[in-house]
Amino acid sequence: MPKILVIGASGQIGTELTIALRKRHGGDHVIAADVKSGHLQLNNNGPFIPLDVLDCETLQVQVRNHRIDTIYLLVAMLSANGEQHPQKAWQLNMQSLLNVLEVARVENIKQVFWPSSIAVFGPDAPKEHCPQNTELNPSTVYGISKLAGEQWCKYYHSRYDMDIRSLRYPGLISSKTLPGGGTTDYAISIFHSAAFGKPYTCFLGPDTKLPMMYMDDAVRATIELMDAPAKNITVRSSYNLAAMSFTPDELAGEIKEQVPEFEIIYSPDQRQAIADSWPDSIDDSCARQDWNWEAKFCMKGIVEEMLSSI
Ligand code: AKB
Repeated sequence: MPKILVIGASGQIGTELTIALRKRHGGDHVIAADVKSGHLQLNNNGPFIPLDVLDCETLQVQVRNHRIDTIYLLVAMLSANGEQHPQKAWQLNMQSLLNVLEVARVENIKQVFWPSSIAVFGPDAPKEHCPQNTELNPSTVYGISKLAGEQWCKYYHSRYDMDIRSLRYPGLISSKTLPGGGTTDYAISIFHSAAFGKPYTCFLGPDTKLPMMYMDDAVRATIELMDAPAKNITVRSSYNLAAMSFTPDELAGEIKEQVPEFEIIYSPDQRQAIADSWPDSIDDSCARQDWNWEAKFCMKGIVEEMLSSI
């Protein structure tokens, strides 16, 4: 049985990933760690430790004390918040990864997972079916930190023969935690308005197409990637990952099928430029070939799940 540490467990991905990992391996085998405590389900089903991943010494002590052999690092400042605090975003996103890689090396950790993002792509990448390997000129500090992080993961793999795996997540839609400073957050906030009978003011224009995924698919992709035999993993930077792409107008249309009185108003802000720099759709054929990735949720399914669970 692995002994897992999830760092950033109270965040959007961390909450649902911790719950899924505990279902699989048992509560005591999955330690949730974060600077702040999180969802009730997280605190009740297994151990929670307060941990600031920027404090490398304490991280190492916790890894040793709990005999950890697998680390999921999910701490990040996302794209929109990162543009408000570029230095802080760089410091958090890079130092958290460097601390985990170094502690993992010294403590002989078997596997590390670290999330990248579609934000590694910038305006020079193809808009449609953006390939795994292409021009990567991100225009946000978040994207730059993800691109640098991917190269650090690859470096630790090739230099120290460590098993580090990563996914370039698209916008993730989930109901357990609120959005946290990203550009794709509209696709979560919209449901909170629709479910409570309120109109929604969207910070992106109606035709802004972005790659998106339901959290259940993202969590399953993460676990499937980590389960895949090491010999199948041909991408040691980070895998493109896709499910669907839609615009705010298309999502609002699908919500109206279920909530006919729902209204959306468009008032694009500075996040529009970030969204415009990202691809409309992603080619994830490497993930499909290497570890049989396939998304299950479509837009209609997401709308049904979100409206019933909020
Ligand atoms: C964001 O919008 O910043 C994130 C992402 C696409 O990585 N959701």
